[in-house]
Amino acid sequence: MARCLIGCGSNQGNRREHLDRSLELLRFMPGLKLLATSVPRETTPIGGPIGQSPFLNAACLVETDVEPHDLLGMLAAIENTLHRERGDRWGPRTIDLDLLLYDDLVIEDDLLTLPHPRMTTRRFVLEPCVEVAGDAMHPLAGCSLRSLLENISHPHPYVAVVGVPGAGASEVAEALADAMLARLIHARIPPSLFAQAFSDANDPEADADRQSTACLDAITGAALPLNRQEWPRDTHRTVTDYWLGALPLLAGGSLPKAARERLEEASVRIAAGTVTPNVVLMLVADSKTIEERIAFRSRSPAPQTDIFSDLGPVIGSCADSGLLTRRLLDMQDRILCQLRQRKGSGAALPKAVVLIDAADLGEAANEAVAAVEAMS
Ligand code: PH2
Ligand code: MG
Ligand code: MG
Repeated sequence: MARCLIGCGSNQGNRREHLDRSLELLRFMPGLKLLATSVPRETTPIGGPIGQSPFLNAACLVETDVEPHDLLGMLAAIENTLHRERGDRWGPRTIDLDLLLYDDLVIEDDLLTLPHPRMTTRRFVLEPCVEVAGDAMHPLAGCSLRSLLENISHPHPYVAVVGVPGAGASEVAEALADAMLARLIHARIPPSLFAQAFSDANDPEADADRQSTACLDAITGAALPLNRQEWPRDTHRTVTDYWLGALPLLAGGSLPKAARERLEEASVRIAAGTVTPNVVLMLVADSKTIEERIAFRSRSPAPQTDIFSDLGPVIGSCADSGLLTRRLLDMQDRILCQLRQRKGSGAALPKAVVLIDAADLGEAANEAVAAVEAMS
């Protein structure tokens, strides 16, 4: 038997009746036992068209031997019974039943992502979940749902936006800070540092010492504004356009193994004196997106805009754009891996990680704002 958490939401028609009926229908589904349901609470709509009505949100804990995809089908059938129309993404709905957790399963396919990819920053999800299963573990965050709720309730939340050059991290961080009236900290990384990491011009062995020192200086500099002791105590949020945990990967990518390991150890020590982000928003780009942006930044005369300008130095260091794209994607995989890996890493890992499609900057900024708004 598996234990599952299901999130329920309604903001159309008789919301209370829709919630009650969906729970009634769940109760009578074969192979499924309803163990607990939370009280419904009214919540402000996050994302979607402006002016949509408030939601009534709840969560329930079920025990089942139904397979995850079949359970998903059962939830869709209940939504259909309650006249759910599938129009705008995040648009108004009579009922939305989301499979949040299925034991400690981690799945990602076209139909189903487990755990639910946006649950870690959503108060309207975590509050009712904690009411029915506060001790349930989130398999990727490696902590309980109760501590995920505590994490987004921090008095001075810190959100780090991260991505490889060209993914749009600084653009999205800026839009997010504007929308949230948050303090924004830019990475002051010398462009030449990333350039080196992607360059094939010099002999890595010969340059390793010099490059290691430069990396360490850059990481030390990036850690300064994140000093734990000097962290502001006001209620504003802080947004950075970098994550300290990714810098050794980004900057030290081309170092020989031993030098890279020394760098990683040193940066774990540096990071220990800094605040860990409550949330990391990772911009994930595909090869088409990266290629297009490299082509855009390679135009001559140079584009009269700062957009994706972090690609400039890496383009200068690697003439083959296909090769550069592969290196950037490889780097991205390593950062994703670092974010996923819960054990054995000395660096303090953020509890909430949300992956955002980098292909459309505007959409990405909206996603980022929605993820952070959902914390309130
Ligand atoms: N669901 C969404 C998007 N936004 N906001 C609130 N308050 N409650 C929801 O259930 C909700 C939302 C997408 O399913
Ligand atoms: Mg939903
Ligand atoms: Mg849904």
